[in-house]
Amino acid sequence: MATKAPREDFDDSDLTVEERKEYAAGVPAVAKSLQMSWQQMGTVRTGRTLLRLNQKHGFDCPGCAWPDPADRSPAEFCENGAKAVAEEATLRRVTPEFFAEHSLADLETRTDWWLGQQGRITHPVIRREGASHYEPIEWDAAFDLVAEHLNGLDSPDEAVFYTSGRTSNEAAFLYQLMVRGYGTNNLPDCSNMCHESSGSALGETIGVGKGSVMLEDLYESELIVVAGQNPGTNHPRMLSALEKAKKNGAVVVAVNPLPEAGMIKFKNPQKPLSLVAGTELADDFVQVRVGGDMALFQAVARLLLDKERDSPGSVVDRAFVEGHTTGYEEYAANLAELDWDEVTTATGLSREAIQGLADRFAASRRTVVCWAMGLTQHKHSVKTLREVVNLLLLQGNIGRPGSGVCPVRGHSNVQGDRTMGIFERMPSSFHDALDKEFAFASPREHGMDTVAAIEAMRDGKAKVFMGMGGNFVRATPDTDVTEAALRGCALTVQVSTKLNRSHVVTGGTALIFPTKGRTEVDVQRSGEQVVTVEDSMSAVHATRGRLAPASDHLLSEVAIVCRLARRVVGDRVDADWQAFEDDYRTIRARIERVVSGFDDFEAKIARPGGFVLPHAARERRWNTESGKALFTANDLEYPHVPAGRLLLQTLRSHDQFNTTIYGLDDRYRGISDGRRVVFVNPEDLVELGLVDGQHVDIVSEFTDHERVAENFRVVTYSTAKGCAAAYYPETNVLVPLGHKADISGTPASKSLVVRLVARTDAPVPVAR
Ligand SMILES: Nc1nc2c(c(=O)[nH]1)N[C@H]1C(S)=C(S)[C@@H](COP(=O)(O)OP(=O)(O)OC[C@H]3O[C@@H](n4cnc5c(=O)[nH]c(N)nc54)[C@H](O)[C@@H]3O)O[C@H]1N2
Ligand SMILES: Nc1nc2c(c(=O)[nH]1)N[C@H]1C(S)=C(S)[C@@H](COP(=O)(O)OP(=O)(O)OC[C@H]3O[C@@H](n4cnc5c(=O)[nH]c(N)nc54)[C@H](O)[C@@H]3O)O[C@H]1N2
Ligand SMILES: [Mo]
Repeated sequence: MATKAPREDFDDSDLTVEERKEYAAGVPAVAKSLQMSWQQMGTVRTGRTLLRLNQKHGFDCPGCAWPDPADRSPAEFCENGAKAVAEEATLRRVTPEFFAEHSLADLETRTDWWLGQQGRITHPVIRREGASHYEPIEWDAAFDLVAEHLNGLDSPDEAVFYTSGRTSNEAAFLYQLMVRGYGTNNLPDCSNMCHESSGSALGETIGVGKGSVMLEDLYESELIVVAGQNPGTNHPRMLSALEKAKKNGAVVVAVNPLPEAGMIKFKNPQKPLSLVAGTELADDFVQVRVGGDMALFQAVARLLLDKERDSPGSVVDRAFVEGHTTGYEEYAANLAELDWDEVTTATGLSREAIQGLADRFAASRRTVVCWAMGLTQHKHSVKTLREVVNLLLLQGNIGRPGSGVCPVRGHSNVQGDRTMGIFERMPSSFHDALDKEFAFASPREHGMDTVAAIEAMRDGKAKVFMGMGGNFVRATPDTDVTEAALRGCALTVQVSTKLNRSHVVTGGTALIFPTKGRTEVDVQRSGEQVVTVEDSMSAVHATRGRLAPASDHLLSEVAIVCRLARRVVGDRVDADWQAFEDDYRTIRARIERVVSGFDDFEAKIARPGGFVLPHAARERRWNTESGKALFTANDLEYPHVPAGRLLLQTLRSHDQFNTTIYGLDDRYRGISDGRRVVFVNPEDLVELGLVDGQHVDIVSEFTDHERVAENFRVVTYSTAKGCAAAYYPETNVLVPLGHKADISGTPASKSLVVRLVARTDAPVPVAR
């Protein structure tokens, strides 16, 4: 099985820019994913692997959390799912010889792309205090060492246990048990940087911090608003669902500063006809300014209330509002005061455009609002999402078929991990159940979220960092601060499949625990194991890998946790860690007794497709303080941008999964062979005296000090005026640690006030 060796590192000097593409997916997408898979896996393995992806007896895609439809296509995967699989199932290997050859100093000079391209890590390795290289270590010795560090801390709160969202339910449940058994709630996770704002807003207003819709609701809806989300790249299978909804008569509206490919036009690679014709997915494109959504939703609601006043009963679902909600009067009174000048400044939209969206809402009896990071990563994100809820409540659009809230989750099991207790502040009902089941007293004081954990490490208050997956150093804000924080730790431990920056920026002693991925067979003493995951729509199902593990030395995440927990927690909790490791059914039996909604867990996952967790708000039961759904009155907020400055959002290219850089093309946006680009509106360029092709430094301006990301090529692009966009993680240096959403604490990486400073060391191209 021939695979291609990774090519040498890149430096952006070959970067090219072409016209933006309108169509997403289609034949080039399939060709591209197969090409990447062949390079990483060879042809035979590619065929065998991709056909099991998202099938009822196969494995769950390690990419995004979009649910699987009941009527699955034999090729139920997308281009980017295929890339995610190729990255994991690659035949390239990072061996002890690799680490002998490459010192840490050498690895530090490499790009994220190069690091990821080296392949799967095969052996546990250690960087001993002061050493220049990683070297192999036996598993037992490595676990002893971690336990020694942890047990030597003054307090368990000096340790931080991070989780990324690929970890299975079983591993996540045991991990949080180990951490709480050890004595802390310091369980930050990637969700803190992702949908935390959604959880905060939904939890307080409708009583469940998760989405309320199923795929069928999308198919049945009359209006689907997709706000702050780029599904063509990040949730490509969602486009098929939108296409189906449209066929059934739904109107689709995109709310975004960027005209993202796919929302505008879409070719379904699984349907030959649509390949030719293409579907215009979005009926309307509302090009809102970055951070202007709260103003937009308030303005739409105000127009709806005006309509209701002029023609009572035409808009508001009175029976629902009276029977199921509180706070309506305050909410309506607040909107009566709405300042339209502020709305114009915040949204950059004409009154007609806003009226157009309001008319769409008024005309629909079944509305779904979908969103992702464009709404969650702002200072005022929780307020913005409260306004989404308000708008839906107004027309009774929660808990009615064909309608609801649809936060589209990121990592494939990020929602499941939270359900399993990966959270620094689980409700006391969870702690009570955990304590009872495992006969111990879990700590009740809230732990640290991601930002708090970085602050604690920075200030020397946390000394041991463990990452269950993910790439903490690269995913988090304020890169320089975070790197120094990690380097200040006595010990850093990363449970990983592939090499990344968090293996290079380490504490005094550093360990890498290589683990099996979702695509791989997991055999334990009782035989072959399955694990479970929960998708974005609360469906839980089994996933079973088939490929031979990348090396004989890998342990599953479950085994890693069990072996460490035996040493760290011992018999402080009533758990048989060996039995858990030997047979994952014993873990599920305990989950069933602690986490509600998992009755008959084992039997339910034996069914093809699994089962759906209960969602009270879906049934119009409101687990809020008042027992009703809550309208909230919020003072309008939006980012204020001084003259000569732009509002920068940091986003994903088409060729990356978060910090894993698959390749160097952002095909739909016309970028190839490089990543350091900043997209700017043509009018802004004229005003700023800059031209397309010029090189600039991006300087973010905050009260503490300025931060600089160097040498980006300016690209003229149709973004909303006053706004700019550049890729994450390169731009994380620009996000101050303290710049985060109120209440949820999510880094506000979609709203950075920046100025572009022309570089003097590069020629200025002639304006076109
Ligand atoms: N292939 C691939 N799939 C992925 C990922 C990946 O990296 N690669 N990541 C996964 C993860 S963890 C997540 S969380 C999701 C992320 O999925 P997305 O949220 O789609 O990811 P982003 O690239 O951050 O895109 C944010 C979108 O919001 C828009 N936006 C930015 N600011 C605003 C604003 O103020 N208002 C509005 N209305 N829109 C705005 C941007 O223009 C962009 O279209 O995808 C998941 N799936
Ligand atoms: N500026 C800016 N910053 C952001 C964002 C943004 O939009 N802008 N988005 C934020 C969001 S939404 C998120 S979710 C975070 C992402 O933050 P993380 O989840 O921490 O980052 P990833 O890049 O997804 O992690 C990739 C690494 O996970 C490991 N891995 C992959 N599969 C497995 C597995 O099965 N098991 C284990 N143990 N390890 C595995 C691999 O070693 C790989 O290198 O970043 C956040 N940061
Ligand atoms: Mo995410």
